[in-house]
Amino acid sequence: MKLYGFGPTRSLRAQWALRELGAEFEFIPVNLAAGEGQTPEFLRLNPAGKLPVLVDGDLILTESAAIVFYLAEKYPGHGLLPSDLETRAQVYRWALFAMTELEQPLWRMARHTFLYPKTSACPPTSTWPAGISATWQPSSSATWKAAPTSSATPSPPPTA
Ligand SMILES: N[C@@H](CCC(=O)N[C@@H](CS)C(=O)NCC(=O)O)C(=O)O
Repeated sequence: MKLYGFGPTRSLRAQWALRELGAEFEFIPVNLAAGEGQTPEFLRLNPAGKLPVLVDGDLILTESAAIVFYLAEKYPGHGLLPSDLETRAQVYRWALFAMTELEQPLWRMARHTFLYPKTSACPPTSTWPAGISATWQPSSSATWKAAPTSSATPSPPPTA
């Protein structure tokens, strides 16, 4: 089994599961920062150019949650997934909640807080005057402009 991953990315989820299950695997680093996620060889594994990718025989599996569920079922003796259907449903519920409800807003906040240059990051909402929302100005100056809203609650930042 091979896991393609890199540093502190979502590939950690798959690594964590593999180690938790005591599975033997080869870790293949794909340096995203060096563009290795866009090489023709890697794109053959995942046309989206994203990590993690698990290769198990003929199976090529992307999506960190799918990989974790696959591994949990491949090694059932470790009890990573409950055998009782109703309890297992709760596992799916929380995993999907984390991926569909939590992950994107948290990642967006992280990008605007730690990654984007200050000139283009959304300023912290704590600095917004009451009754004001921020609107993205896609100009070369890339600044934030205060715009009045009908509500006293600031609108969420843009989805960029
Ligand atoms: N929903 C996917 C997201 C995969 C993903 O976005 N991986 C990032 C690293 S955390 C990546 O490879 N990004 C490379 C890129 O966007 O070019 C999963 O959970 O596996």
